[in-house]
Amino acid sequence: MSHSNDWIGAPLSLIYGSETPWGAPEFPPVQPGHNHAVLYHIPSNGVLAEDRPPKPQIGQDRWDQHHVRLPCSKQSLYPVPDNKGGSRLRKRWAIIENALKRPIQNSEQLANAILAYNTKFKSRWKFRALHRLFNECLEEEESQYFFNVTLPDIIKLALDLPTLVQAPIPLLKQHKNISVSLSQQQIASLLANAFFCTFPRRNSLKQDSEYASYPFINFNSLYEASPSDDVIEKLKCICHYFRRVCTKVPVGVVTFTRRSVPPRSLPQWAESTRPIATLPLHVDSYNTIEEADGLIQLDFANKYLGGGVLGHGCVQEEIRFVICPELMVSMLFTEVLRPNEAVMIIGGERYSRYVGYGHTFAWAGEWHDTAPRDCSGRRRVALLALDALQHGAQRECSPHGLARDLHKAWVGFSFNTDNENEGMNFPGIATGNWGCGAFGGTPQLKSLLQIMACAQSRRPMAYYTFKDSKLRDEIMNMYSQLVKHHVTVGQLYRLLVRFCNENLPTSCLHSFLLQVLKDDASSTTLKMESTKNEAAECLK
Ligand code: AR6
Repeated sequence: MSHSNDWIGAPLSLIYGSETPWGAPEFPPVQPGHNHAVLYHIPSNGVLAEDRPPKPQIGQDRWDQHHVRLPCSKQSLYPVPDNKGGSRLRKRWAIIENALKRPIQNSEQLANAILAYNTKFKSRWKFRALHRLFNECLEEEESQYFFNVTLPDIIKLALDLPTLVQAPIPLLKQHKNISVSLSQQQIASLLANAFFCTFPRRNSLKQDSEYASYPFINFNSLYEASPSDDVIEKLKCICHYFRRVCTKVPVGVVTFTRRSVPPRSLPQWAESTRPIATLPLHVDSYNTIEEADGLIQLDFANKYLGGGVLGHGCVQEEIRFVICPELMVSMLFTEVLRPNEAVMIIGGERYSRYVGYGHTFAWAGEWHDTAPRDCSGRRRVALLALDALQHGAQRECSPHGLARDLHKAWVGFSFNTDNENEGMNFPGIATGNWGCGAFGGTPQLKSLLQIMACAQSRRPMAYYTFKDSKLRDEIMNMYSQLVKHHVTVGQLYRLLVRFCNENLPTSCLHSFLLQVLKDDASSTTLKMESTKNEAAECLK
């Protein structure tokens, strides 16, 4: 797996905090409480069975603005034409059951079933990608297998929703510090409903609609996307997931946590005296973030979680969400992230291999996740969703841009690090060119901001440069110089502000900083006066 020649810096054991990825302490166990909704029943000894999924928690359906409105709610009503030329309200779930219980043997019939309870969209939803998948891309036999075997199972999974999810699912709204834990079986049922586009009020494109500040969850936007190859491959990942969970229901659970830190509690970066050397840094140019077993893995997120997973996007976040589809259920209940907010997902399992990236992305078969489960029955995989600043919409190299991304990274990296005196809080962070692809940022700057946020939150860091060995060496060289000169987070912050104020191209950042450090090499402390020399040096 790990190519020994492709990394430099601290060994991974220092980033894990132990010899193996699984030697580090676990995350806090699942504990139901006023800020943690647990949708399944935890047995009195606290230990879930290893051979069957946990039973659902009993509860009362809630049809209000604080909870997910479920399609099977008694209050989910739908207008149907009556025989007097008007319309009357019927329970939407009955219409859904009716439509899905009729024979569905091809994509045309599947589309018609979905439209039976989404009649408003009859002339708009064309299901182009869905038709291309089943009519052109899959072998005849594969399509037949899907409609004869997998689809009836997905329908059953979807229609079991009222039995499987009984307690209300709270919305993870802005400004809240709140968690939801669901069993993987419950998630599968919710995603089966997304597959059939049953969630009410989630299709409106209007700015003032009830769920305008939530991601899309019904899969129609993926079926609708112009059927490029990467869209088809994403659909294959999703179909594979359903085939897997329908064949053998997963028995674990997943926790989704939103963290929101009030602005007054964010670090004062200019004042930080934390040395950069606090941070052990490992830089790898071969492996990818999802291969960093045991570390907190970054999701280069959109503020609407999932980004373009149900549409055209096919970069880091979208790929992660389709190879680990349980992550997609976060889109059902997570309101758009604010700059001071992050989401951590513990336990999302991986089901698919992939090759390629972007337009060349392709499903590459089964993946069997071997991450051990923690004491609460979650796979020990922690995904941290952080949306970087979108360069272009705002300038990354400006005092405001720096603070924005530092705060965002710190809010995420300092999850579960409340006890400052305990020293390093393992496990470390697995990250990379956050904000530097679709969002157009610069790795030289974003790597430094993440190093600062990691040092400040005392987490070690593994940085994955995505096949770029030059960048790997540049980052390590920069970091070594900062350590050698005993630079603190506060000093580096002030230097970055100074760099931004010089209006130099961001590509000059490293040479600017190296020049400042060199100029100060003779003095015992780093001087912070502004000179124009570095700028001149960089542009040479
Ligand atoms: N492991 C390590 N590095 C990676 C990986 C990986 N698996 N995949 C990509 N990279 P991008 P952003 C590197 O563009 O700029 C989505 O639509 C690679 O160098 O996904 O933060 C979201 O929903 C790549 O260029 O992240 C947001 O809307 C870089 O990481 C938006 O993109 C950035 O990957 C976020 O854009």
